[in-house]
Amino acid sequence: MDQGTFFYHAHTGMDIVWISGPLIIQDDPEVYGTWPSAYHYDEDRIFLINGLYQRDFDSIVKSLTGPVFRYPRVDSVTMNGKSHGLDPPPPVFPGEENDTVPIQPNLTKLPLDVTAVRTKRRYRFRFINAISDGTFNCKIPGHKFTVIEMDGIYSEPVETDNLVISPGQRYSLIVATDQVEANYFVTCKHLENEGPTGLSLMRYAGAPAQRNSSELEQVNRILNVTLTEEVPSKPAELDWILDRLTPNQALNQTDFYQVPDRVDQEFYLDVEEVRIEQRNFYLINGHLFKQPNTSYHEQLSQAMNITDPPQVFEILQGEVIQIIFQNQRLFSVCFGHPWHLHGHSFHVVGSGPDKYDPVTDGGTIKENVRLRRNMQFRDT
Ligand SMILES: [Cu+2]
Repeated sequence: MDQGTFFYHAHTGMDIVWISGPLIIQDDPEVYGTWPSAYHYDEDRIFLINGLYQRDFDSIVKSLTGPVFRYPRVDSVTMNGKSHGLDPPPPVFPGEENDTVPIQPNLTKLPLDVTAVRTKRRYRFRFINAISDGTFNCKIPGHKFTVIEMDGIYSEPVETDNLVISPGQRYSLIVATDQVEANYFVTCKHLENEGPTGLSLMRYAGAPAQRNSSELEQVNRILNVTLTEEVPSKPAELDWILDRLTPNQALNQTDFYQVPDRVDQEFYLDVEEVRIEQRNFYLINGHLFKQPNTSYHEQLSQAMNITDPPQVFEILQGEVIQIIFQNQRLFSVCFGHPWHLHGHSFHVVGSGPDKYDPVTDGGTIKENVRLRRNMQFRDT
């Protein structure tokens, strides 16, 4: 793996909720220096989005595996581990009062995240969405920006004023600090429900530094505005940037390769939610994930046979794999469900509604590949 914006995160139980952090692999300055000026910047800053629960993890697991499936929304959206202290009180589900155990009520009083910048400079803002549940729309008031990286791959520069980021995804934006020297609130608004909004204060050197009552009022006003503001919620309206986000092929990136024109193996991953004995379960290809008694790494090191379907797909190094994800409608509702692939990137060769048809959809994909239509190359 070469340069780019990554992050580490836990995968055991609910630890994913709070064990994460940025992993930044710096560019080789000599190579980077030869790239077009759109990619150049003076300094970088990190915006790590995550969430905070004011309930213990046991009660969350209970909500996830109980008779009525609920993924409680986070009580605060944190930016770089900090919140603004003005989140609404945690929601209480009917009949669930006793499950809501505030673990550390003062956690919402974490200090506001402050990003210090200097005027007339170019910054690389690295947005990382490390939250377990939540797609966000992020904005930097008064500033346009240029997206240059997605998931560790440098894209063609795309100018915009807002960013949609799903769990696991990372973007780098180039922001010029060419506005009045003041405080600007970077906002990350939850797209799917009326969840809390993540805030980070971008503070120009020379702007008032003390956190005062008028600033708190401003936070309050922003929260009120962002909570009531119309946000795009239909997939068609969220596509504003994806079709323009394609790897910059002129940059000679070591991690980027052309979409292969052959497919050696094809896997289907059908996701569905079912109710069994009053409980909700998520199945992949009709099977429930079972944690193996011995980890797969351990099994491999002991040369055990781990190729039992359905949990393991056997592939050979160098093979080209096509994966068809089918997000089935759950109780007639479609919902966003990001996937990420550890250690590998993939070309998004096609997408669409309804079930995949190997003839018509497969034909479209072949045509996309043949014509080398613009495709994203990413890992989430
Ligand atoms: Cu992961």
